[in-house]
Amino acid sequence: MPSREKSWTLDADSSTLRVLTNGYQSWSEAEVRPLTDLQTRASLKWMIDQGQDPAFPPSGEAGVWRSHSLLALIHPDGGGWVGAQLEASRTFAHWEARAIGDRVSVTCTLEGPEVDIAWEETSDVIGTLERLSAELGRNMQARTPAPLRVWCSWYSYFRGVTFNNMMDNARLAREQGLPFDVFQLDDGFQADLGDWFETSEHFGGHARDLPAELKALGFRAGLWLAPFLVGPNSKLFGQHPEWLLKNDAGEPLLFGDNWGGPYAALDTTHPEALAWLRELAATCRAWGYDYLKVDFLYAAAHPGVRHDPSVGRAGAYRLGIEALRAGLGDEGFLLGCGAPLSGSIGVVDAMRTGPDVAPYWDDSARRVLLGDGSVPCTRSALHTDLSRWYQHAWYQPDPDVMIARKELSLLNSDERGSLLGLLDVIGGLRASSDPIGMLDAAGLALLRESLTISTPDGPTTLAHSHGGAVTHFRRGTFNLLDTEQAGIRAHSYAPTPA
Ligand code: 9PG
Repeated sequence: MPSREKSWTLDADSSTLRVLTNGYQSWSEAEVRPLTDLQTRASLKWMIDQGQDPAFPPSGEAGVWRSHSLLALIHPDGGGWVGAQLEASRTFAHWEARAIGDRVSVTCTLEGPEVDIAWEETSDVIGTLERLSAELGRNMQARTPAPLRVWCSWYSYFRGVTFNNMMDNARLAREQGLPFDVFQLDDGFQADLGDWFETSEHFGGHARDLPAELKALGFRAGLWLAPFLVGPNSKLFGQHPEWLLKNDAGEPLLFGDNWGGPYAALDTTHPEALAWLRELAATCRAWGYDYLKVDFLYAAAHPGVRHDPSVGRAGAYRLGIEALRAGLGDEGFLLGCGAPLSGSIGVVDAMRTGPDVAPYWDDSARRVLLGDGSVPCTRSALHTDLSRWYQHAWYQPDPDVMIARKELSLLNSDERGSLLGLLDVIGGLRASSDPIGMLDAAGLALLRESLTISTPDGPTTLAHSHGGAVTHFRRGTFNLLDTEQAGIRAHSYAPTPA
Protein backbone atom coordinates (compact mmCIF):
# COMPACT_ATOMS: atom_id res chain seq x y z
CA MET A 1 0.00 0.00 0.00
CA PRO A 2 1.46 3.39 -0.92
CA SER A 3 1.47 5.84 1.94
CA ARG A 4 0.91 9.55 1.51
CA GLU A 5 2.03 12.28 3.82
CA LYS A 6 0.67 15.74 4.59
CA SER A 7 2.61 18.16 6.74
CA TRP A 8 2.20 21.52 8.45
CA THR A 9 4.67 23.87 10.13
CA LEU A 10 3.31 25.96 13.01
CA ASP A 11 4.81 29.13 14.40
CA ALA A 12 4.41 28.26 18.05
CA ASP A 13 6.66 28.10 21.07
CA SER A 14 6.87 24.36 21.61
CA SER A 15 7.74 24.81 25.30
CA THR A 16 4.25 26.16 26.08
CA LEU A 17 2.22 23.58 24.11
CA ARG A 18 0.59 20.36 25.24
CA VAL A 19 -0.26 17.43 22.98
CA LEU A 20 -3.24 15.07 23.13
CA THR A 21 -2.59 11.63 21.65
CA ASN A 22 -4.72 8.59 20.92
CA GLY A 23 -2.97 5.21 21.01
CA TYR A 24 -3.50 2.65 18.25
CA GLN A 25 -5.70 0.02 19.88
CA SER A 26 -7.87 -0.33 23.01
CA TRP A 27 -4.95 -0.87 25.39
CA SER A 28 -2.47 1.61 23.85
CA GLU A 29 -1.82 4.72 25.91
CA ALA A 30 -3.83 7.90 25.24
CA GLU A 31 -2.84 11.04 27.12
CA VAL A 32 -2.26 14.79 27.25
CA ARG A 33 1.33 15.87 27.94
CA PRO A 34 3.78 18.76 27.52
CA LEU A 35 5.00 18.61 23.90
CA THR A 36 8.65 18.63 24.98
CA ASP A 37 8.23 15.49 27.16
CA LEU A 38 9.18 11.96 26.12
CA GLN A 39 6.44 9.66 24.79
CA THR A 40 7.05 6.26 26.31
CA ARG A 41 8.11 3.45 24.03
CA ALA A 42 7.81 -0.06 25.49
CA SER A 43 11.23 -1.64 25.87
CA LEU A 44 10.34 -5.24 24.91
CA LYS A 45 9.17 -6.32 21.45
CA TRP A 46 6.22 -8.35 22.72
CA MET A 47 4.94 -5.31 24.61
CA ILE A 48 5.04 -3.23 21.42
CA ASP A 49 3.26 -6.05 19.53
CA GLN A 50 0.58 -6.27 22.17
CA GLY A 51 0.23 -2.71 23.38
CA GLN A 52 1.39 -0.30 20.67
CA ASP A 53 1.37 -0.22 16.86
CA PRO A 54 4.40 -2.24 15.72
CA ALA A 55 4.28 -0.32 12.41
CA PHE A 56 4.17 3.10 14.12
CA PRO A 57 5.32 2.86 17.76
CA PRO A 58 6.45 5.86 19.82
CA SER A 59 9.79 7.08 18.44
CA GLY A 60 11.74 7.15 21.70
CA GLU A 61 12.81 10.78 21.03
CA ALA A 62 11.83 13.58 23.45
CA GLY A 63 9.52 16.18 21.85
CA VAL A 64 8.17 13.74 19.25
CA TRP A 65 4.60 12.50 19.77
CA ARG A 66 2.82 9.88 17.69
CA SER A 67 -0.91 9.38 17.61
CA HIS A 68 -3.49 7.38 15.69
CA SER A 69 -6.52 8.80 13.83
CA LEU A 70 -6.30 12.21 15.47
CA LEU A 71 -3.98 14.59 17.31
CA ALA A 72 -4.43 17.90 19.15
CA LEU A 73 -2.00 20.63 20.24
CA ILE A 74 -3.16 22.86 23.07
CA HIS A 75 -2.13 26.39 24.09
CA PRO A 76 -2.39 27.38 27.77
CA ASP A 77 -5.62 29.30 26.87
CA GLY A 78 -7.34 26.17 25.48
CA GLY A 79 -6.95 27.11 21.82
CA GLY A 80 -4.68 25.25 19.42
CA TRP A 81 -4.93 22.78 16.53
CA VAL A 82 -6.82 19.57 15.91
CA GLY A 83 -6.18 17.07 13.14
CA ALA A 84 -8.38 14.05 12.41
CA GLN A 85 -9.10 11.54 9.69
CA LEU A 86 -12.73 11.68 8.57
CA GLU A 87 -13.01 8.09 7.33
CA ALA A 88 -11.19 5.08 8.73
CA SER A 89 -12.70 1.83 7.43
CA ARG A 90 -9.63 0.82 5.39
CA THR A 91 -7.07 3.48 6.29
CA PHE A 92 -4.87 4.06 9.31
CA ALA A 93 -3.83 7.70 9.84
CA HIS A 94 -0.49 8.11 11.62
CA TRP A 95 0.03 11.54 13.19
CA GLU A 96 3.35 12.90 14.44
CA ALA A 97 4.04 16.24 16.16
CA ARG A 98 7.65 17.36 16.53
CA ALA A 99 8.88 20.22 18.77
CA ILE A 100 11.57 22.33 17.10
CA GLY A 101 12.16 25.36 19.41
CA ASP A 102 9.89 28.19 18.20
CA ARG A 103 8.23 25.96 15.64
CA VAL A 104 6.29 22.72 15.61
CA SER A 105 6.02 20.40 12.64
CA VAL A 106 3.07 18.05 12.24
CA THR A 107 2.73 15.22 9.72
CA CYS A 108 -0.11 12.86 8.90
CA THR A 109 0.74 9.71 6.95
CA LEU A 110 -2.00 7.52 5.54
CA GLU A 111 -1.63 3.76 5.42
CA GLY A 112 -4.36 2.52 3.06
CA PRO A 113 -6.72 4.20 0.58
CA GLU A 114 -6.89 8.03 0.41
CA VAL A 115 -9.32 9.61 2.92
CA ASP A 116 -10.22 13.17 3.90
CA ILE A 117 -8.12 14.66 6.69
CA ALA A 118 -9.24 17.66 8.74
CA TRP A 119 -6.65 20.07 10.15
CA GLU A 120 -8.09 23.06 12.01
CA GLU A 121 -6.74 25.92 14.07
CA THR A 122 -9.23 26.67 16.84
CA SER A 123 -9.83 28.77 19.95
CA ASP A 124 -11.50 25.72 21.56
CA VAL A 125 -9.63 22.42 21.16
CA ILE A 126 -12.15 20.46 23.27
CA GLY A 127 -15.12 21.57 21.14
CA THR A 128 -13.28 21.03 17.84
CA LEU A 129 -12.11 17.55 18.87
CA GLU A 130 -15.65 16.60 19.87
CA ARG A 131 -17.07 17.96 16.60
CA LEU A 132 -14.51 16.19 14.36
CA SER A 133 -14.85 12.93 16.25
CA ALA A 134 -18.65 13.12 15.85
CA GLU A 135 -18.14 13.74 12.12
CA LEU A 136 -15.99 10.61 11.85
CA GLY A 137 -18.66 8.65 13.72
CA ARG A 138 -21.39 9.88 11.35
CA ASN A 139 -19.33 9.20 8.24
CA MET A 140 -18.81 5.60 9.37
CA GLN A 141 -22.38 5.07 10.58
CA ALA A 142 -21.37 4.47 14.17
CA ARG A 143 -23.50 2.02 16.15
CA THR A 144 -24.29 3.41 19.60
CA PRO A 145 -27.02 1.21 21.10
CA ALA A 146 -28.11 1.69 24.71
CA PRO A 147 -25.30 0.70 27.11
CA LEU A 148 -25.62 -2.71 28.75
CA ARG A 149 -24.80 -3.80 32.31
CA VAL A 150 -22.53 -6.80 32.19
CA TRP A 151 -21.12 -9.29 34.68
CA CYS A 152 -17.82 -10.63 33.32
CA SER A 153 -15.86 -13.57 34.75
CA TRP A 154 -12.33 -12.28 34.03
CA TYR A 155 -11.35 -9.98 36.89
CA SER A 156 -11.89 -12.46 39.68
CA TYR A 157 -11.77 -15.95 38.16
CA PHE A 158 -9.29 -15.24 35.35
CA ARG A 159 -8.41 -18.32 33.29
CA GLY A 160 -9.59 -20.66 36.06
CA VAL A 161 -13.28 -19.88 35.48
CA THR A 162 -15.76 -22.78 35.66
CA PHE A 163 -19.32 -23.37 34.49
CA ASN A 164 -20.37 -23.39 38.15
CA ASN A 165 -18.69 -20.03 38.87
CA MET A 166 -20.90 -18.52 36.19
CA MET A 167 -24.09 -20.07 37.47
CA ASP A 168 -23.36 -19.37 41.16
CA ASN A 169 -22.88 -15.69 40.40
CA ALA A 170 -25.90 -15.50 38.11
CA ARG A 171 -28.13 -17.07 40.79
CA LEU A 172 -26.83 -14.74 43.50
CA ALA A 173 -27.26 -11.71 41.23
CA ARG A 174 -30.88 -12.75 40.65
CA GLU A 175 -31.48 -13.28 44.40
CA GLN A 176 -30.02 -9.85 45.18
CA GLY A 177 -32.01 -8.24 42.36
CA LEU A 178 -28.84 -6.81 40.78
CA PRO A 179 -29.65 -5.05 37.48
CA PHE A 180 -27.34 -6.97 35.10
CA ASP A 181 -28.42 -7.44 31.48
CA VAL A 182 -25.69 -9.88 30.43
CA PHE A 183 -23.60 -12.61 32.06
CA GLN A 184 -20.41 -12.92 30.05
CA LEU A 185 -18.02 -15.86 30.17
CA ASP A 186 -14.42 -14.79 29.55
CA ASP A 187 -11.15 -16.55 28.67
CA GLY A 188 -10.61 -20.02 30.15
CA PHE A 189 -13.47 -22.18 28.83
CA GLN A 190 -11.73 -23.18 25.57
CA ALA A 191 -9.17 -25.92 24.89
CA ASP A 192 -6.85 -23.53 23.01
CA LEU A 193 -6.84 -20.33 20.95
CA GLY A 194 -8.60 -21.39 17.75
CA ASP A 195 -10.07 -24.57 19.25
CA TRP A 196 -13.12 -22.75 20.58
CA PHE A 197 -15.56 -25.66 20.38
CA GLU A 198 -13.49 -27.88 22.65
CA THR A 199 -13.45 -27.32 26.35
CA SER A 200 -10.54 -26.72 28.75
CA GLU A 201 -9.89 -29.44 31.32
CA HIS A 202 -10.99 -27.41 34.32
CA PHE A 203 -14.13 -25.70 32.96
CA GLY A 204 -16.50 -28.45 34.05
CA GLY A 205 -19.12 -28.30 31.32
CA HIS A 206 -19.42 -26.87 27.83
CA ALA A 207 -19.89 -23.23 26.88
CA ARG A 208 -22.74 -24.23 24.57
CA ASP A 209 -24.87 -25.29 27.56
CA LEU A 210 -24.58 -22.03 29.49
CA PRO A 211 -26.95 -19.69 27.58
CA ALA A 212 -30.11 -21.71 28.28
CA GLU A 213 -29.37 -21.73 32.02
CA LEU A 214 -28.57 -18.01 32.09
CA LYS A 215 -31.73 -17.21 30.14
CA ALA A 216 -33.79 -19.21 32.64
CA LEU A 217 -32.56 -16.71 35.25
CA GLY A 218 -33.48 -13.79 32.98
CA PHE A 219 -30.00 -12.86 31.72
CA ARG A 220 -28.58 -12.59 28.22
CA ALA A 221 -25.52 -14.75 27.59
CA GLY A 222 -22.17 -13.29 26.55
CA LEU A 223 -19.00 -15.04 25.41
CA TRP A 224 -15.35 -13.97 25.04
CA LEU A 225 -13.33 -15.00 22.00
CA ALA A 226 -9.93 -14.00 20.64
CA PRO A 227 -11.16 -14.92 17.16
CA PHE A 228 -8.09 -13.85 15.17
CA LEU A 229 -5.57 -15.66 17.41
CA VAL A 230 -4.32 -19.19 16.83
CA GLY A 231 -2.30 -21.01 19.50
CA PRO A 232 0.90 -22.62 18.15
CA ASN A 233 -0.18 -25.93 19.72
CA SER A 234 -3.83 -25.73 18.67
CA LYS A 235 -5.50 -28.11 16.26
CA LEU A 236 -6.41 -25.18 14.03
CA PHE A 237 -2.71 -24.27 13.68
CA GLY A 238 -1.88 -27.82 12.52
CA GLN A 239 -4.91 -28.14 10.24
CA HIS A 240 -4.79 -24.82 8.40
CA PRO A 241 -1.30 -23.32 8.25
CA GLU A 242 -2.36 -21.70 4.95
CA TRP A 243 -4.84 -19.49 6.85
CA LEU A 244 -2.13 -17.86 8.98
CA LEU A 245 -0.36 -14.53 8.68
CA LYS A 246 3.22 -15.23 7.48
CA ASN A 247 6.72 -13.78 7.87
CA ASP A 248 8.99 -13.05 4.90
CA ALA A 249 10.19 -16.66 4.91
CA GLY A 250 6.61 -17.85 4.44
CA GLU A 251 6.34 -19.32 7.96
CA PRO A 252 3.50 -18.56 10.37
CA LEU A 253 4.37 -15.34 12.19
CA LEU A 254 4.45 -15.66 16.00
CA PHE A 255 4.19 -12.44 18.03
CA GLY A 256 3.00 -10.98 21.35
CA ASP A 257 3.22 -12.97 24.58
CA ASN A 258 0.27 -14.20 26.64
CA TRP A 259 -0.93 -17.71 27.54
CA GLY A 260 2.71 -18.63 28.22
CA GLY A 261 4.25 -17.53 24.93
CA PRO A 262 3.69 -15.96 21.50
CA TYR A 263 0.73 -16.75 19.24
CA ALA A 264 -0.12 -16.81 15.53
CA ALA A 265 -2.90 -14.87 13.76
CA LEU A 266 -5.42 -15.64 11.07
CA ASP A 267 -4.82 -14.01 7.70
CA THR A 268 -8.16 -12.28 7.21
CA THR A 269 -7.52 -11.75 3.51
CA HIS A 270 -7.81 -15.53 3.02
CA PRO A 271 -11.39 -16.31 1.93
CA GLU A 272 -11.48 -19.63 3.82
CA ALA A 273 -10.27 -18.00 7.04
CA LEU A 274 -13.01 -15.40 6.64
CA ALA A 275 -15.65 -18.08 6.08
CA TRP A 276 -14.42 -19.88 9.22
CA LEU A 277 -14.69 -16.63 11.26
CA ARG A 278 -18.24 -16.05 10.05
CA GLU A 279 -19.09 -19.63 11.02
CA LEU A 280 -17.44 -19.22 14.45
CA ALA A 281 -19.62 -16.21 15.31
CA ALA A 282 -22.72 -17.89 13.84
CA THR A 283 -22.10 -21.02 15.93
CA CYS A 284 -21.80 -18.98 19.15
CA ARG A 285 -25.01 -17.20 18.18
CA ALA A 286 -26.71 -20.56 17.58
CA TRP A 287 -25.54 -21.71 21.04
CA GLY A 288 -27.54 -18.76 22.42
CA TYR A 289 -24.88 -16.07 22.84
CA ASP A 290 -26.12 -12.76 21.47
CA TYR A 291 -23.27 -10.77 23.07
CA LEU A 292 -19.71 -11.41 21.94
CA LYS A 293 -16.61 -9.81 23.49
CA VAL A 294 -14.08 -10.19 20.69
CA ASP A 295 -10.57 -9.62 21.99
CA PHE A 296 -6.94 -9.27 20.81
CA LEU A 297 -8.39 -7.94 17.55
CA TYR A 298 -5.25 -6.02 16.59
CA ALA A 299 -3.82 -9.38 15.48
CA ALA A 300 -5.66 -9.15 12.13
CA ALA A 301 -3.79 -5.89 11.41
CA HIS A 302 -0.36 -7.08 12.53
CA PRO A 303 2.36 -6.37 9.92
CA GLY A 304 3.11 -9.51 7.88
CA VAL A 305 2.73 -11.26 4.53
CA ARG A 306 -0.89 -11.80 3.50
CA HIS A 307 -2.66 -14.10 1.03
CA ASP A 308 -3.96 -11.02 -0.79
CA PRO A 309 -1.11 -8.49 -0.74
CA SER A 310 -3.30 -5.81 -2.30
CA VAL A 311 -5.22 -5.50 0.99
CA GLY A 312 -3.52 -3.28 3.58
CA ARG A 313 -3.47 -3.81 7.35
CA ALA A 314 -6.54 -1.66 8.03
CA GLY A 315 -8.45 -3.30 5.17
CA ALA A 316 -7.53 -6.80 6.40
CA TYR A 317 -8.74 -5.88 9.88
CA ARG A 318 -12.03 -4.59 8.52
CA LEU A 319 -12.64 -7.82 6.55
CA GLY A 320 -12.10 -9.80 9.75
CA ILE A 321 -14.54 -7.85 11.92
CA GLU A 322 -17.11 -7.68 9.12
CA ALA A 323 -17.01 -11.50 8.96
CA LEU A 324 -17.68 -11.66 12.72
CA ARG A 325 -20.56 -9.20 12.40
CA ALA A 326 -22.02 -11.19 9.48
CA GLY A 327 -21.92 -14.41 11.54
CA LEU A 328 -23.37 -12.82 14.68
CA GLY A 329 -26.10 -10.97 12.78
CA ASP A 330 -27.18 -7.35 12.95
CA GLU A 331 -29.11 -7.83 16.21
CA GLY A 332 -26.21 -9.30 18.19
CA PHE A 333 -24.10 -7.08 20.45
CA LEU A 334 -20.42 -6.96 19.50
CA LEU A 335 -17.88 -5.59 21.99
CA GLY A 336 -14.38 -5.02 20.58
CA CYS A 337 -11.29 -5.26 22.80
CA GLY A 338 -7.58 -4.92 22.04
CA ALA A 339 -8.86 -3.43 18.80
CA PRO A 340 -7.71 -0.74 16.37
CA LEU A 341 -10.21 1.93 17.40
CA SER A 342 -11.51 4.08 14.55
CA GLY A 343 -11.25 1.16 12.10
CA SER A 344 -13.97 -0.59 14.11
CA ILE A 345 -16.60 2.17 13.87
CA GLY A 346 -19.87 1.01 12.31
CA VAL A 347 -19.18 -2.69 12.96
CA VAL A 348 -18.87 -2.91 16.77
CA ASP A 349 -21.55 -1.80 19.22
CA ALA A 350 -19.10 -1.13 22.02
CA MET A 351 -15.35 -0.87 22.44
CA ARG A 352 -12.85 -1.15 25.27
CA THR A 353 -11.15 2.23 25.33
CA GLY A 354 -8.31 1.50 27.75
CA PRO A 355 -6.11 -1.14 29.35
CA ASP A 356 -7.53 -3.65 31.82
CA VAL A 357 -8.52 -2.54 35.27
CA ALA A 358 -6.88 -4.66 37.98
CA PRO A 359 -7.49 -5.05 41.73
CA TYR A 360 -4.48 -2.82 42.41
CA TRP A 361 -3.66 0.80 41.58
CA ASP A 362 -0.39 0.57 39.65
CA ASP A 363 2.16 -1.80 38.13
CA SER A 364 5.07 0.60 38.02
CA ALA A 365 7.64 -2.08 37.17
CA ARG A 366 6.03 -2.65 33.78
CA ARG A 367 4.34 0.74 33.31
CA VAL A 368 7.23 3.01 34.28
CA LEU A 369 10.45 0.98 34.15
CA LEU A 370 9.58 -0.96 30.98
CA GLY A 371 7.56 1.91 29.48
CA ASP A 372 4.41 -0.12 28.84
CA GLY A 373 1.37 2.13 29.34
CA SER A 374 -0.92 -0.72 28.24
CA VAL A 375 -0.21 -2.78 31.36
CA PRO A 376 -3.30 -3.88 33.27
CA CYS A 377 -3.83 -1.72 36.41
CA THR A 378 -6.41 0.78 37.62
CA ARG A 379 -4.14 3.77 37.02
CA SER A 380 -3.49 2.82 33.36
CA ALA A 381 -7.19 2.28 32.74
CA LEU A 382 -8.13 5.70 34.15
CA HIS A 383 -5.28 7.45 32.30
CA THR A 384 -6.26 6.19 28.86
CA ASP A 385 -10.06 5.89 29.15
CA LEU A 386 -10.36 9.48 30.43
CA SER A 387 -8.13 10.76 27.63
CA ARG A 388 -10.57 9.22 25.09
CA TRP A 389 -13.78 10.77 26.47
CA TYR A 390 -14.80 12.02 22.95
CA GLN A 391 -15.05 8.49 21.52
CA HIS A 392 -18.67 8.00 22.63
CA ALA A 393 -19.48 9.22 19.09
CA TRP A 394 -17.77 6.10 17.67
CA TYR A 395 -19.38 3.29 19.74
CA GLN A 396 -20.47 2.71 23.33
CA PRO A 397 -17.22 3.09 25.28
CA ASP A 398 -16.36 0.30 27.70
CA PRO A 399 -14.00 1.63 30.39
CA ASP A 400 -13.89 -1.88 31.91
CA VAL A 401 -15.20 -3.17 35.21
CA MET A 402 -15.91 -1.58 38.55
CA ILE A 403 -14.14 -3.35 41.42
CA ALA A 404 -16.39 -2.92 44.43
CA ARG A 405 -15.11 -5.80 46.58
CA LYS A 406 -12.66 -5.29 49.43
CA GLU A 407 -11.45 -8.89 49.47
CA LEU A 408 -9.01 -10.06 46.76
CA SER A 409 -8.27 -6.42 46.05
CA LEU A 410 -5.58 -3.96 47.09
CA LEU A 411 -7.61 -0.90 46.04
CA ASN A 412 -8.47 1.56 48.81
CA SER A 413 -11.73 3.48 49.01
CA ASP A 414 -10.29 6.53 47.17
CA GLU A 415 -9.21 4.26 44.32
CA ARG A 416 -12.62 2.57 44.18
CA GLY A 417 -14.13 6.07 44.09
CA SER A 418 -11.95 6.94 41.09
CA LEU A 419 -13.24 3.88 39.22
CA LEU A 420 -16.80 4.90 40.02
CA GLY A 421 -16.04 8.44 38.81
CA LEU A 422 -14.53 7.05 35.59
CA LEU A 423 -17.67 5.06 34.78
CA ASP A 424 -19.85 8.09 35.50
CA VAL A 425 -17.96 10.58 33.30
CA ILE A 426 -17.46 8.16 30.39
CA GLY A 427 -21.11 7.14 30.38
CA GLY A 428 -20.83 3.87 28.42
CA LEU A 429 -21.10 0.18 29.31
CA ARG A 430 -21.24 -0.86 32.97
CA ALA A 431 -19.51 -4.01 34.10
CA SER A 432 -18.49 -5.89 37.20
CA SER A 433 -16.55 -9.02 37.86
CA ASP A 434 -16.88 -9.22 41.63
CA PRO A 435 -17.90 -12.60 43.06
CA ILE A 436 -21.35 -11.56 44.30
CA GLY A 437 -21.06 -13.68 47.44
CA MET A 438 -17.96 -11.74 48.45
CA LEU A 439 -19.78 -8.40 48.71
CA ASP A 440 -21.02 -7.07 52.04
CA ALA A 441 -23.86 -4.53 52.24
CA ALA A 442 -21.54 -1.63 51.43
CA GLY A 443 -20.03 -3.56 48.51
CA LEU A 444 -23.46 -4.37 47.08
CA ALA A 445 -24.49 -0.71 47.39
CA LEU A 446 -21.30 0.39 45.60
CA LEU A 447 -21.88 -2.21 42.88
CA ARG A 448 -25.47 -0.99 42.36
CA GLU A 449 -24.26 2.58 42.13
CA SER A 450 -21.67 1.57 39.52
CA LEU A 451 -24.39 -0.06 37.41
CA THR A 452 -26.31 3.22 37.06
CA ILE A 453 -26.17 4.33 33.42
CA SER A 454 -25.05 7.94 32.90
CA THR A 455 -24.59 10.33 29.98
CA PRO A 456 -21.03 11.16 28.85
CA ASP A 457 -19.38 14.17 30.49
CA GLY A 458 -16.59 16.29 28.97
CA PRO A 459 -13.42 18.02 30.18
CA THR A 460 -13.21 21.61 31.38
CA THR A 461 -9.57 21.97 30.32
CA LEU A 462 -6.74 20.15 28.57
CA ALA A 463 -4.21 22.71 29.79
CA HIS A 464 -3.93 21.23 33.29
CA SER A 465 -3.68 17.64 34.39
CA HIS A 466 -3.13 15.69 37.58
CA GLY A 467 -1.07 12.92 36.01
CA GLY A 468 -0.55 13.24 32.24
CA ALA A 469 -4.12 12.34 31.29
CA VAL A 470 -7.35 14.30 30.83
CA THR A 471 -8.33 14.65 34.49
CA HIS A 472 -10.49 17.81 34.80
CA PHE A 473 -14.13 17.12 33.95
CA ARG A 474 -17.26 19.19 34.48
CA ARG A 475 -18.62 16.70 37.01
CA GLY A 476 -15.37 16.24 38.88
CA THR A 477 -11.58 16.05 38.94
CA PHE A 478 -9.32 13.01 39.08
CA ASN A 479 -5.92 12.96 40.74
CA LEU A 480 -3.85 10.13 39.26
CA LEU A 481 -0.68 11.30 41.05
CA ASP A 482 0.77 9.84 44.24
CA THR A 483 0.58 13.12 46.17
CA GLU A 484 -2.30 15.44 47.01
CA GLN A 485 -3.03 18.03 44.27
CA ALA A 486 -5.09 21.20 44.82
CA GLY A 487 -6.73 19.66 47.88
CA ILE A 488 -7.58 16.37 46.09
CA ARG A 489 -6.13 13.27 47.75
CA ALA A 490 -3.77 10.98 45.79
CA HIS A 491 -5.58 8.47 43.49
CA SER A 492 -8.97 9.99 44.24
CA TYR A 493 -11.89 11.59 42.40
CA ALA A 494 -13.41 14.81 43.72
CA PRO A 495 -16.92 15.55 42.41
CA THR A 496 -17.47 19.22 41.55
CA PRO A 497 -19.51 20.84 44.35
CA ALA A 498 -23.08 21.55 43.15
C1 9PG B 1 -8.53 -12.50 28.80
C2 9PG B 1 -8.34 -11.02 29.02
C3 9PG B 1 -9.65 -10.29 29.37
C4 9PG B 1 -9.44 -8.80 29.38
C5 9PG B 1 -8.83 -8.36 28.06
C6 9PG B 1 -7.52 -9.10 27.83
O1 9PG B 1 -0.76 -7.02 27.96
N1 9PG B 1 -1.20 -7.85 28.74
O2 9PG B 1 -0.48 -8.45 29.56
C7 9PG B 1 -2.60 -8.11 28.74
C8 9PG B 1 -3.11 -9.10 29.55
C9 9PG B 1 -4.47 -9.34 29.57
C10 9PG B 1 -5.29 -8.60 28.77
C11 9PG B 1 -4.79 -7.62 27.97
C12 9PG B 1 -3.43 -7.36 27.94
O3 9PG B 1 -6.64 -8.81 28.89
O4 9PG B 1 -8.64 -6.99 28.00
O5 9PG B 1 -10.66 -8.11 29.60
O6 9PG B 1 -10.67 -10.61 28.42
O7 9PG B 1 -7.76 -10.50 27.83
O8 9PG B 1 -7.32 -13.13 28.52
